Amino acid sequence: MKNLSVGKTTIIAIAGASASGKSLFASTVYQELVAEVGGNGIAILAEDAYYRDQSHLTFEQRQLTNYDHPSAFEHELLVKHLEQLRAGQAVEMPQYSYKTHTRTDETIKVQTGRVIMVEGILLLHDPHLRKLFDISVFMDTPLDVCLLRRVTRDVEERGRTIQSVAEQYEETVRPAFFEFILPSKQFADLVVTRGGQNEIAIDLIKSKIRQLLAE
Ligand code: UZR
Ligand code: MG
Repeated sequence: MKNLSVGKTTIIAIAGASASGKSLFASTVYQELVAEVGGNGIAILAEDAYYRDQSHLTFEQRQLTNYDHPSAFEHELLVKHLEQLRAGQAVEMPQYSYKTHTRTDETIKVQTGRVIMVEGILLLHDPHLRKLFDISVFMDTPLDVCLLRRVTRDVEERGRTIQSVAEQYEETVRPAFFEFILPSKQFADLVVTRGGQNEIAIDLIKSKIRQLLAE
């Protein structure tokens, strides 16, 4: 059994393929619990917010970055922030724009809590991050479902064309899934089918968090 001792901050990681339902799963758990018990005690972070700052590059240069490769993320900063949260401090989470492919000037202050949730594609790939996680969840959504969702989302929310989504998918998204994301499933404590639509899994994680908050 992992160390989920009383009084300690518990960090829950939610990983899985792009568009597998990680953000939906995490935000559903978070929002439903906040509605129930209030916002104190639970914090939520996104690995996406820790894409490296690329403001020193031109837009054309930023389009050449491989955003599905571990090197695209400033995981050092995410590790530092999780350690600070665990030590009882608030952090300034960066903000990232998918339209400009770099950080915005704003940050969001995240207060610490008994439970910290973090979601992102490559969380379980990184051994430094893995060491910090108390509970690891992997969204095991079929890739065809992820792809369909990704096309709709990237066109509607991230300002892409179908053509560009298809090119990115073939060049980086799919290869990275098989090289980095799928092998990291072995590090999960829980494997969830249907991602953010799996109400039973959402309920189980909510119960665990409720229990931790009540200690
Ligand atoms: P999620 N991504 C971009 O398309 N542009 C960026 O500037 C930064 C990230 C994509 C990234 C990855 N890859 O597949 C996805 N590409 O965002 C991760 N290509 O986000 O887990 O929400 O799908
Ligand atoms: Mg997401």
